[in-house]
Amino acid sequence: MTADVQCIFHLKTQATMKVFWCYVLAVSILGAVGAEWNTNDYMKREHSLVRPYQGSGMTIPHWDFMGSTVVTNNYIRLTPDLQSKQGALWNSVPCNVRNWELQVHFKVHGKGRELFGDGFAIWYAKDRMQTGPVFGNKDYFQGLAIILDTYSNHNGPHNHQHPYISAMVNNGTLHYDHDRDGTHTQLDGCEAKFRNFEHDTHIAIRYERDTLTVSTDIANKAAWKECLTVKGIQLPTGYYFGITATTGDLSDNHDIMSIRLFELDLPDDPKDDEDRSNILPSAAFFESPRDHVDDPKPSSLSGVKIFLLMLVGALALIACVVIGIMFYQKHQENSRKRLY
Ligand SMILES: *[C@@H]1O[C@H](CO)[C@@H](O)[C@H](O)[C@H]1NC(C)=O
Ligand SMILES: [Ca+2]
Repeated sequence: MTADVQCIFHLKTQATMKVFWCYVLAVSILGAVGAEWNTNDYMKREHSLVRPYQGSGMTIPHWDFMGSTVVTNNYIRLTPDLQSKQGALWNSVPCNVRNWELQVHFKVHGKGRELFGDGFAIWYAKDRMQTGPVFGNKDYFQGLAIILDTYSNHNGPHNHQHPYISAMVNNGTLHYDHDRDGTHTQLDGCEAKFRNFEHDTHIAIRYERDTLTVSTDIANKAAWKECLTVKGIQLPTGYYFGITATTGDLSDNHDIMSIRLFELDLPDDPKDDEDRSNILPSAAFFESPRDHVDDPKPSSLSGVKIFLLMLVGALALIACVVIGIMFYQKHQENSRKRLY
């Protein structure tokens, strides 16, 4: 804006003044469109973790860490590439957002070419800061786990390759079975080679109107690719986000660069007023939820709105340019007349 303010003092003729105000008008129209875009994804600071991490001393505001976790300027290392390590990072503020998207920028890397492990898990859970056998967190947990499993424990014929991403919802009664890589308790999963990349790797966990969608951005394309979608997931409010990682005989560095939680701005729904604070996590299973994706969301409406606003902005801009050129030509003519 300072450039524009300075600019105004150099404007001498009325014609260029008109062009300037046209420009201001066009910019404010386009600005209004941009502002509307931003409110769609509202980042919640108290559930997010971005650089610089540290507050005063060795603490991170709103986050606690334990085990092998080390905080550096550029990343938080849950485990180093060494055997038998466990690390954890937990949000200390319970999440009361009903519809959200959690985006995690991570990096899993190590010396191992063929053998590495074990992986890490992203949690939305009732209990926090408890060590255990499920990628560093307690078993029989209550909540949601998104597991990024890099090592296949399963000895028999594999039905999928590793690394593998899976989702599990637990009301506290289910056991995570490492020998089967959790396959009999998972809701869905996908293969995802996310190890040892130079480029950035991200995962997004979206919980919108009881539908869980996990997507990855690991191919250096700056675009989300869907990994799994499961409908009919009920999660209570007031649970905690956390990330834990573990190594065993095999190891990897499990690094977290950032965690961003967005509150989803959705059209009003009376269901959102339901008290979800005391329900148990549950999942209604569907045979193949990815095969029949019907999407009656009115999201196209806001798309049309944005398009119309952009159209108005573009037309205003074109009108301004045309008026500007007309005034400029007239001004040129006038100065030519003055010359002769
Ligand atoms: C807990 O989950 C298990 C497995 O999905 C289910 O069989 C059980 O009924 C659930 N318990 C309660 C109290 O909802
Ligand atoms: Ca495993």
